[in-house]
Amino acid sequence: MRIDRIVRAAALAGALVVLAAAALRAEDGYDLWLRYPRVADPARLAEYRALFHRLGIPGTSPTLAAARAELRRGMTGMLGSGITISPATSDASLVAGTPATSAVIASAGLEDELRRVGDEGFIIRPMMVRGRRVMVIAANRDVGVLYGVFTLLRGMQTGRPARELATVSSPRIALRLLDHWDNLDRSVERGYAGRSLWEWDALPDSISRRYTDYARANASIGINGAVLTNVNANAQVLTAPYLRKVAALAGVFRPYGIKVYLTARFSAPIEIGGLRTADPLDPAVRAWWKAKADEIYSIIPDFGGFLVKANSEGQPGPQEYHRTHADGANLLADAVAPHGGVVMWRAFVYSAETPTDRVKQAYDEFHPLDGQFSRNVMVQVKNGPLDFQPREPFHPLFGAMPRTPLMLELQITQEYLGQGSDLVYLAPMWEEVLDADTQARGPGSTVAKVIDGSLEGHRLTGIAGVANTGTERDWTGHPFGQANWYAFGRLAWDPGLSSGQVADEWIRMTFTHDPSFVAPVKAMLLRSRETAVNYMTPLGLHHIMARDHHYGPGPWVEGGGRADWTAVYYHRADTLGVGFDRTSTGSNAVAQYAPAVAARWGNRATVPDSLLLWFHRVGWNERTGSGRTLWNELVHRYDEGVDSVRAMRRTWGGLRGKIDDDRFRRVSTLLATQEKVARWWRDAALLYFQRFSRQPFPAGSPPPAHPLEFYQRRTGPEIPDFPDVAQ
Ligand code: BDP
Repeated sequence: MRIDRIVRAAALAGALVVLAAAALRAEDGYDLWLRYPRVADPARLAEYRALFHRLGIPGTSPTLAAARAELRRGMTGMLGSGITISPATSDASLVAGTPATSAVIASAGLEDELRRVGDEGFIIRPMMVRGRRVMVIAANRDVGVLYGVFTLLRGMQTGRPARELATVSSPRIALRLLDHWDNLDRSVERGYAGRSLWEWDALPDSISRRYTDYARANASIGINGAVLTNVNANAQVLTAPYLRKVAALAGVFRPYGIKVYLTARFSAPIEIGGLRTADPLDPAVRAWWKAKADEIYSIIPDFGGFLVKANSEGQPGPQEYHRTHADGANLLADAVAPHGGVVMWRAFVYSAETPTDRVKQAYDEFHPLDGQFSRNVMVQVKNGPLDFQPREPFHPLFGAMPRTPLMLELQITQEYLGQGSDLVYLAPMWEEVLDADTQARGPGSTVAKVIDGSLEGHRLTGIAGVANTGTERDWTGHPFGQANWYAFGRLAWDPGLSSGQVADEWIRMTFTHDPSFVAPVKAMLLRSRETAVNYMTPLGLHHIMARDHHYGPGPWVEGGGRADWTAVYYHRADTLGVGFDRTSTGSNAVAQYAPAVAARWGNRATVPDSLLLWFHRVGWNERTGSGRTLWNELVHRYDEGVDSVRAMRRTWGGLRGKIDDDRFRRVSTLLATQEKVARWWRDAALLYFQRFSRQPFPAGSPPPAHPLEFYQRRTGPEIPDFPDVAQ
């Protein structure tokens, strides 16, 4: 090789190294799935540049300004310099707007289609405009344009060819909310990602930049509301000084289509209003709430409404005055109705004084109230009848209150699923509940159809996710926690999306398109929930976590004053067997489901193994679906959970160099922790249940690292050491 060639080759190699390093620049996760890296494929880059070199977005509203800013950020990031963005559409290659803001859109002949996409939907389509080919993002309202912009950018970020960027989309559910369990002292109930994002002390004068980025992230996945405060509510947030702070946040979120909501403490008229009662039928109480609502709307004209946890876990409520949940909900609903507000009244109620099986209580309480709620009330129901466990059957209220709009409440923060350390992608769990068939109106009456209103013809529809965000630099603490925030938004917009598609999008946007990374990580994500179920609560076990912190195992938890907060209440293990009989020979909770569902789950021969011990008490030597005895199957599942975490570690270990080192190492460390968590659960649970089964671990199943007492002595969330788990 001639010397100049060698020099050239060396220079080229050097340039490639620099390029590669730039591509893998250090990342701290702050940008979430909105990183907009340069398009790597030259052909795709050329194709996109031809389409998007001149962007025309007329209009002056803050929402359109936000859309323009996002397009600028996204297009220059992905396509490089030389992209122009202006209000002028005459020579634009992309035009975005509504019929009111853009003459091009107004004359595009899209009237009929636009009517069908509603207030938030949009159309993305190549069209001929005055003899030129133009990509159009058309919507009825500015927020639809913004959603269209984010969708176009997503298509590009996930590497779609130009011809696949066209789409027509509108949300199936009207209210798509994050519920923040944030306290006014900035602690976050069940938060594992730092402190609350809301800087109450600094508000309203100082506005953190993070608020805008929070709003961008939410708008990018279609989330259109945020309940700012904890369901275990503090009435102070309804006082004038706090309302001014709330108004400041609402001002930042408004351009992004996000409304703010607050939790209303039922006793607020007493605590901050100076009244002697909070009785919902008392005229002074009614007048107080009405005046309070008027005050809120005078400073936040588009305030969304109230979320209420009442007569649950010590929260005040209407039952203290011998009134019903409907009386309580309607009181608040009447106050916000003149302003277009809604009330989300939670069905998460149960009481230790009620002798019935805890999982029956919400249904018993709310089912008779169907038809008694005001038109602007939604009853908000958790996915399952207990409490966000790794696996529960769907809540029996879905399908059982046809005259009441029901909202679905999911938990994005991983209170019972490994909190800040475990990689657990929750979309498969949410897909499971959305696709569950309530049979309320015959086969096909899925939970998705209940909550999108199509089953009973409701127009008021909603879904809420308990947020996993906080002040950690990467928002969610665990880099893969971001996937759950993302997936919640995407499924809220379209509950028909598959968890696999959502995972694919998220991986490509968050890390890389490299197929040798996408495929294994996607497989890992899709298995991770079942993995967690296996090492925590296989075969329908539930509520066997440690007291209070709910992180590690605690199948031995008993006593303490409330049976329904123990583990033994739920698993009922003895030397004969384990499981909660919820059939007609037991609590008969299964009868709360439609007959076809009840028949399947109530029958030992037809219940799936995944819900076996939720509905049945099973002898240690009875056979399960695999042919193994219950004891052997239990050991098998726990072992499988631990093995799957090991497999995740191996997979991840093989991906070094494919993404930036910072995030790679962070996830490696967390996976090592997760292996210990899985071991902790597996050892502790099996040793405990072995006391009852009195059977050895089957051949091939490794002995636990520590004796049962070692695990039982630990009351805090600190993870035990496992000498054989490599760091
Ligand atoms: C439980 C949480 C508790 C919440 C409660 C709720 O442990 O912190 O307040 O749910 O949803 O799972 O109200």
